Amino acid sequence: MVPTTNFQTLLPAPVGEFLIEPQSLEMQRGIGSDTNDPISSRVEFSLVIPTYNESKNIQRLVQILSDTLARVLGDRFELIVVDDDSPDCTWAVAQAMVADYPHLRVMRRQGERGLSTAVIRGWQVARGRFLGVIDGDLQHPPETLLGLLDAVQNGADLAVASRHVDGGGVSTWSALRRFLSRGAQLLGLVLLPGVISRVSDPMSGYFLVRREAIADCLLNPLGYKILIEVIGRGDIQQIAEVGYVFQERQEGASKVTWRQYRDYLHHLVRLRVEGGRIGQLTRRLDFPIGRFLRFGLVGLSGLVIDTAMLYLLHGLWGLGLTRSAIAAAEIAIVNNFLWNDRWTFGDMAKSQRQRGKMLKRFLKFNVICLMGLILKVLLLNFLFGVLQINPYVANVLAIAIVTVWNFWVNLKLSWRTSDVC
Ligand SMILES: Nc1nc2c(ncn2[C@@H]2O[C@H](COP(=O)(O)OP(=O)(O)OP(=O)(O)O)[C@@H](O)[C@H]2O)c(=O)[nH]1
Ligand SMILES: [Mg+2]
Repeated sequence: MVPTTNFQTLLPAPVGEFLIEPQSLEMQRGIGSDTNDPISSRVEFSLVIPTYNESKNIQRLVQILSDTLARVLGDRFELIVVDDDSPDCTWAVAQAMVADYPHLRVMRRQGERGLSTAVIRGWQVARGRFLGVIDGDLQHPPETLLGLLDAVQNGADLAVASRHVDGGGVSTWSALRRFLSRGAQLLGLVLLPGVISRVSDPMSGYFLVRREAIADCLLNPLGYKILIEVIGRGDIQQIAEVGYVFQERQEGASKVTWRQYRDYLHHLVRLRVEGGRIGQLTRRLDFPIGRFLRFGLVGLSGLVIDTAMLYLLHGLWGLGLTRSAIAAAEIAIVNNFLWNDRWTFGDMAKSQRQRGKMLKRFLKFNVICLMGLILKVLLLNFLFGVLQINPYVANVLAIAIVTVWNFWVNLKLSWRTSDVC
């Protein structure tokens, strides 16, 4: 049964870029000094608890965390549950506790899913100087928080709870799980040594970070391993590690699947590429080169489809040239749109999945491509007719210019996300 709650007070989920402000939004707006919200101005530590179907664990966890943190921080902390609209209504169970636990805030995300993004969305609404994450299934011992907190309060940018230092371990993991965990770490060391070698337990999902160390860094998380994102993109100088023993789950079920291993590999490669030369060039030029290359590849696939369809409709079926050309172009546009929506701008489309929004993107994409076509004809005439450039070279030049136009205008108009809910 869903407990009765005041849904009005649920935290709205941020949308748009995964960017953490150097100061919490409340502080910027001066809400912290508001007597209606006396906690805002005092929060020193914000702990995010990502949850999916943890209704059997969340109450106990909130109780233990509140007691543990109140002992050292008084009321200068907050707990933020970020639940991805769990079918077991974890968000509602948590929200029902807010009356008894004023430091608890609950977010119910409906547009997005995923552990790492949940953590960042939670940090985006956090008010503390120190930001943290802990699993919602009691596998991370809450008392370890005290050591982690002590480390960041004493100057560490990042404090990681580790299974691989003194006092650390895993309770009863199978040989296969140990092997996979260590194998993943080894793979990380090969692909991304600058990040993975900095901590003994890069797979840890239990850590605290100083807000300024990740503020204003555009994050792009994937899958489960939020720590490698923080080390890879943040400004992390001093790191502390505190040993802990990973507990066995007592209630609820694990969400780990093979997909997490695939996402991890993808994440490593992405951090590697974006931290490498292409990434540096992208930042220097302030132009998303990787995204543009994907857009170009999709464009090439459209060209192949356009040609094949023209051959089929006009060459084989004998339809009129103009009608065939229009139909072939539209089919290519649909192909390009679907790939771009899924791949090139997939990260941006994720937060706007509703049918109506997708249709709007598609219509805008169509209009922009049509304008691109007109631009191409004008350019071709100018390059060939006025500048007298060889027609084939002029054609390639016109295509290149129109591709950049199509990419930029679509990025800014079709897939743009606003920062309001
Ligand atoms: N918001 C949100 N939380 C998630 C998601 N997937 C997992 N979680 C939470 O993230 C934490 C870690 O997930 P688990 O499935 O327990 O993963 P694990 O602890 O590495 O693995 P096990 O030992 O098998 O439990 C738990 O609190 C989950 O409820 C998700 O997609 N969204
Ligand atoms: Mg777990």
